[in-house]
Amino acid sequence: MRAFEANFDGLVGPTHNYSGLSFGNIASSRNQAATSNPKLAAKQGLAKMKKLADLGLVQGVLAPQERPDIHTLRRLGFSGSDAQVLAQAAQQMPRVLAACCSASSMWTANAATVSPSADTLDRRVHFTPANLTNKFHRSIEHDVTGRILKASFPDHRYFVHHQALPGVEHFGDEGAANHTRFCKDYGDFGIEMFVFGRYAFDDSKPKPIKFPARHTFEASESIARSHRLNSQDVIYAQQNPDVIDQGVFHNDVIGVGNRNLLFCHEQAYLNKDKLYNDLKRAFDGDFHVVEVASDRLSVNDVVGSYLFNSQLLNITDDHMTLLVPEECQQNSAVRSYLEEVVATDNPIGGFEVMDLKQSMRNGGGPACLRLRIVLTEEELKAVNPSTLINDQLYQQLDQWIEKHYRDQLSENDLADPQLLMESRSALDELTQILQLGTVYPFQR
Ligand code: SUG
Repeated sequence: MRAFEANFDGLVGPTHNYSGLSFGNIASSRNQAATSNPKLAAKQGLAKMKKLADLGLVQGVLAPQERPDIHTLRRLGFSGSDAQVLAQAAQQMPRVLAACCSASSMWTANAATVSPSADTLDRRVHFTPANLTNKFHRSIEHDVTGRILKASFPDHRYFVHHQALPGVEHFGDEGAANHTRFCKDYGDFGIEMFVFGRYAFDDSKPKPIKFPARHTFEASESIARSHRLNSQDVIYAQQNPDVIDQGVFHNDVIGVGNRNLLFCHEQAYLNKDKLYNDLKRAFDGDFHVVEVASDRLSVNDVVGSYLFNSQLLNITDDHMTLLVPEECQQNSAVRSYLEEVVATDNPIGGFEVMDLKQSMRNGGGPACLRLRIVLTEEELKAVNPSTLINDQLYQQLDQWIEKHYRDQLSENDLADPQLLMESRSALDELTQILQLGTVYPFQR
């Protein structure tokens, strides 16, 4: 059956800020306390959605979370009016307040793992929101993420929504950022590659020393099981612990795949030769690995430019286009590599550049901002149509951002009760635009 790869991007929320919350994510640590521009961030993200829609791809939008997260602050013992909760938190636990204000749900590659119906035993699309246990500010996303996904993919005949995995580090799950699907046509069955950083129940296995491995093997296996994948079509790959220690906190910082291509750095995986062979064998067809050697581009270049955090898009059927962040053009080694790779004989035929600096400063490139969802024509008809980007929705969202967002935000602003009010009224209006119903705690 004919199927498409849809991209669902996270709309950047009104509290987008730089709080240095993600140990192991170098950009996040480096930009701690910088002033952010939420309006620009949201517009940069929306421009990417518009660009893909204009290229003829199916593009959807996922709503942001309610932030500041008063609900979580109350669970932590803060009480009184919402303004008092904010004031107490700012005084007693400013770092926790910052965590409860993060707009990190914009990176929807971490929203969930999605298995298309062609791969699942019951021929439905399976979703599991990622528990994101390794970072407190992200561990408070999955509940509302699940509600937003259900409101966007509501029809149970086509879509299965699982609960997030248990919220402990043993089952740390970072979602689609560590999941890649290979296939011939999108509607054909696929090979699902699950990438993890460490084993939670086996201490004898290698793991990073300096930075955390956020995602475990046991989490990957559990998802493959609950999505009812055929075990022969699943491949597990361990990230090289050395690159995690150099700032590769998700696989999508060092590798990206699409259809019959894996594009990655030489140092991305442990036992890479076995992995490449397993992929080639499982794929049963013309499979390409485009590997970038360390003496061509260092891991440092990769982490700084986010070359592999690009989107590999099939705009036409005969070649793939790489959508890269502007930082790739600013690094001369990466720029010359890009020019070479598109001129060489491999499936990558061109590249496009986008300015996503507001997100990049928190370690989020083009691929972080999107959740890939392969849908058949019939499944696409069952998607909430108000979440699909077209010229009209683009205009509406652009005006909505213009009306509600600030163009400057720093840490001191996070406790401003006015920011909470602005954010809630923006989200209330958004749930009407996207026809989501009541997904936020403040609406219940
Ligand atoms: O989880 N940054 C995010 C970036 C996520 C990128 N996603 C993918 N690679 N798929 C993270 O580390 C920083 C927030 C701050 O520091 O204010 C942050 O959460």
